[in-house]
Amino acid sequence: MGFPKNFVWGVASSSYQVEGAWNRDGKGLSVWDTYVHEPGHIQNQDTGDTACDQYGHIKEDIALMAEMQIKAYRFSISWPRVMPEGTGRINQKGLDYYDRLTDQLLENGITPYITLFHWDLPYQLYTKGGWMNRDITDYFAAYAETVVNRLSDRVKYWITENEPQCYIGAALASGEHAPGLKLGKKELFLAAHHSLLAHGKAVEAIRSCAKQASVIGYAPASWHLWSPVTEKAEDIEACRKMTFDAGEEPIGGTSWWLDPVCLGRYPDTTGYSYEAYIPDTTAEDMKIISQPIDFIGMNVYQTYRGKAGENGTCITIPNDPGYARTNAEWPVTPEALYWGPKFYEERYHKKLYITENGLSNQDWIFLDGQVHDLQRIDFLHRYLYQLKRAVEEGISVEGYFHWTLTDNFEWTSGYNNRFGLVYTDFKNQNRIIKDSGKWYRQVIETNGEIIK
Ligand code: GCO
Repeated sequence: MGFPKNFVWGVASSSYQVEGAWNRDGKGLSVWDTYVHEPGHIQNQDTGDTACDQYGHIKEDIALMAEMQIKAYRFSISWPRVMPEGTGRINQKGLDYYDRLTDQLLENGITPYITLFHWDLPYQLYTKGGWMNRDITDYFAAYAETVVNRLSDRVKYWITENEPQCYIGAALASGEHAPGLKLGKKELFLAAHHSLLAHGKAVEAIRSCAKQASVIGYAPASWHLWSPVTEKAEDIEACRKMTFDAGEEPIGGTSWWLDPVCLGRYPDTTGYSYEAYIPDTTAEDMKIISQPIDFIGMNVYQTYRGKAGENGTCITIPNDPGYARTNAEWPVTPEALYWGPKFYEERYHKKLYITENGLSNQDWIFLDGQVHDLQRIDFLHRYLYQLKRAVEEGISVEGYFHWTLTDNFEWTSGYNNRFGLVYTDFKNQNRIIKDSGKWYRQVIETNGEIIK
């Protein structure tokens, strides 16, 4: 019992949040580069121009991972670093960077898991209509092919896209993320459809040009999740139903993104009036979207809590006064890592990875020069306990990637949310392994046996 022998213990990051070097060595602009430079979008006017400068700290960051015994690193590739205009011209120096990163990881016995898209869309493609332009699906496939041609002799694990709910929903519907648009429903659904189609085309591209058998996944956000407050069958069913309900804001829901990919159809929209907006989906598109994938990546931070109401509806239980919460005000709800994987496996019958989980905390350097982040240790302990429960019940979770290695640029909240196992001093790029990083090392060394 416990975690399986080959369970993958990793950490995750994304290009825009850690790399810095926003205009070095021929990199093109992304929508995030332009967005952060416009006033008013990001707290304190922070930018990712430098971030953790992982671009200049590969060796150091990988040494930290090695010290913590980390087995796998999930990182993303910056599309405009590789293709400055998003299509056509390739920037060899950009590819060279990912070559160095991959080689260093492998030299240290750390397996790379590459995400092809974590929101930093080439700005030039945005000027051509971005996700609203169907051509983007072919541009994305060509970009995927370029990366895979270069790295697949050494890289086996690929994730096409990260959290479309954010780069379509938060970026194009509510306007909170770059490029900050508030589109009407019709355009939004078209953009969402293109994002799904781009995923499918990228899967085809990876399979057709990879130099070894690839393991391919897709990682939507898994925040649309309800966990039952009791184990009564009716509470479980009510929460399951709510979790997979496409919702009134379907772009945010889970099934909106996973049903097409894993079940080959858009979710049942009965009861809502937006059918009219769903784009004409030819059978051919749906076939591409539902190319078989090997795993679902779950980014899990929290769950709502629910119980059965009348006629099988779900009543969401409000948080208690003074509830445990993170610096980002997210409730600490560890059972997310039990019910989430359980519900997903039962609906989609796919292998799972927890591709993100973690918390933001008010970390600082103590007088003794160390970073004592007891909350993060407790958070991690509680969440991993629930994950262990899931795994022991036979739910096939293959690995866990903590978000994140080093404190980094947290989108609109800039540097105000520290999520790292390693503290970053943004003035001088010094790094200090936090107590949680040392504790995670023990988790890895014992393959989770210390989780009780
Ligand atoms: C996300 C993104 C990450 C975030 C992390 C913490 O899940 O929103 O994938 O880029 O930094 O989740 O908010």
